[in-house]
Amino acid sequence: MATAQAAIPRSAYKRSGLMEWLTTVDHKKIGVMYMIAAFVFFVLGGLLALLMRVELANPGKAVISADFYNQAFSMHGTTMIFLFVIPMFAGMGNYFIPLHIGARDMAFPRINALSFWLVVGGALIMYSSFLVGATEAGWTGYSPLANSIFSKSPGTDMWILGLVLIGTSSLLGAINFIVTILNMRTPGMTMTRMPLFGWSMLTTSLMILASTPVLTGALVMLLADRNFGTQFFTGPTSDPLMWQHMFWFYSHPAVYIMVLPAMGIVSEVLPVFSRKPIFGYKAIAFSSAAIGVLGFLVWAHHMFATGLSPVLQTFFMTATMIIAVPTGVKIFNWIATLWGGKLSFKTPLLFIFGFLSMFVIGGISGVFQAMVPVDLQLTDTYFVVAHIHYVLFGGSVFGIFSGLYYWTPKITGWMMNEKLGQLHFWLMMLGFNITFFPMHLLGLEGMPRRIYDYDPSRGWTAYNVIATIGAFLIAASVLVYIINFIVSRNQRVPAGDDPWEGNTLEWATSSPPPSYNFDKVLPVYSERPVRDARIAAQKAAAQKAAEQKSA
Ligand code: HAS
Ligand code: CU
Repeated sequence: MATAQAAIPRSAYKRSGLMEWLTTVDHKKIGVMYMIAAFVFFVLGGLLALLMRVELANPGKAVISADFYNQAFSMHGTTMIFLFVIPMFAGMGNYFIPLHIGARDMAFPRINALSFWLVVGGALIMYSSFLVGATEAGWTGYSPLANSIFSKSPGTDMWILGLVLIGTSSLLGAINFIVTILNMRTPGMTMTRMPLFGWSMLTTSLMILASTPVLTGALVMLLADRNFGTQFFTGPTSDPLMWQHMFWFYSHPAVYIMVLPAMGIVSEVLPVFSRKPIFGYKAIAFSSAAIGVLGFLVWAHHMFATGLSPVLQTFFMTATMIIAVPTGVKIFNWIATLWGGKLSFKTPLLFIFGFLSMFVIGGISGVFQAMVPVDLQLTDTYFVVAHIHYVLFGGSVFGIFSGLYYWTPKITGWMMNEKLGQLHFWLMMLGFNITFFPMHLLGLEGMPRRIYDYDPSRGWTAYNVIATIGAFLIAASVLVYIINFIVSRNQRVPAGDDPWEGNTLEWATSSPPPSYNFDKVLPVYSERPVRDARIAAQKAAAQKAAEQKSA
């Protein structure tokens, strides 16, 4: 029937622009939609944060209502975690994992599209809850606080339903990544020649697979408690701590789910911009796996103040300290990669420096909290808020921006403006520290987290005002990023296939790549196939020149 097929012109299959995006199953288009949606939610989550900061800079005054303040911090946390960081990495993984391993697409393209649209659905349900009063129970949704006795607004039900959809999406996405990575690598690409970003996405996906069903189960039980009279979490025979155990069994692994892909980006960008091979490839890959396992043994460090038995406290304290070891292994390997390298201080590398320096501060404040007696003082204070942001903003968000600057030329075909990129970085670094460093001090002075107002006589006002100024600097830096994107899009400085002299296969195809990704995949003999090919070509050219000279 070959002739009959040839008679139909290709254009007959082509859909209009919008229809093409709505119905696409191409991993690159899905990746781009994920990234754009995630960025929109980053801006929305940021606006909620600014409202909170304005309120906290004005003790004794009500800029927003107490109820709305609770909604704002609940939806801020939920948005940043579930609608920004996790989907952003899903988007980057979608775009680059198939390219990195020389595949044509993800293993299950239709499920991939479903995963994306489930996030959109979940987000719409969650955000429309503002119309009826969004949840006020925090991103942690603690029961009995989230139970119908205390929070009657249907906003909490919509939060639950939204999260269930988003959880389903991330579960389907995880299965897709695992199957793709394990089965679709190009010949020659053994597991230890795979880009480290692939290792981090694989570990992350396995963690999602093991933890998300527990959260989904807990959410459905909470929904039943709220609406159908069950008593899983409140009632004479139920255990009030069960929610916390189930929630943290997901949400502690989730913090590594949110930082491992950023660590993968660090491992991609560092060797390219220090013009050296990554130091300790296997140590970095296997320490991800170690974090993946240990990440499941520490969840109760969020519950030290709930009256756990001393045996459990000691176990979770020790396990939590041990998890700093594989993380430290990565940090030292990255520093060794930088050591003696020919550093090229472009925006992607600057954000990596941001990551390394800020994440270590956050990690170490984590180790403080790992110690039970210390945590009993610090828990539920602003110290924890400082820790969260040094690891999640200093870690995940800086990693995301490094990745965006590194990969935008591949996705769009044009370069981002370097000067504006540097301005973005320094403004963000400054704003970030001005906002979050004083929170350590506020925490030590006893300011509880999740409060809407405080008495000015407490002496917390100055640090809070400083933090609020910093928050506006961060907002300005995000604005610089948006302006940079628009300016660069207009300037259209062509990127070429390989603007950074990269190592991995995405740089061996055009920018943007064709729908089928590669005409021919390069042979893979190491974890740096594109560099191998570049050097082989240089050698061949030099040899040819020498031959011509001698002839
Ligand atoms: Fe955390 C609370 C402990 C890493 C995110 N964390 C949170 C919350 C979030 C979060 C979102 O034990 C709050 C949730 C909420 O809303 O209630 N965290 C740790 C520890 C690590 C850690 C030990 N956290 C993360 C990452 C996150 C994240 C990564 C997201 C991306 N965290 C806690 C604890 C709490 C907590 C308590 C509960 C607090 C409370 O009371 O509520 C580690 O994985 C960090 C390891 C990394 C480093 C830096 C690099 C390592 C080097 C090696 C040498 C260092 C050593 C340590 C050997 C340590 C350079 C030396 C020790 C010294 C003291 C110098
Ligand atoms: Cu934790």
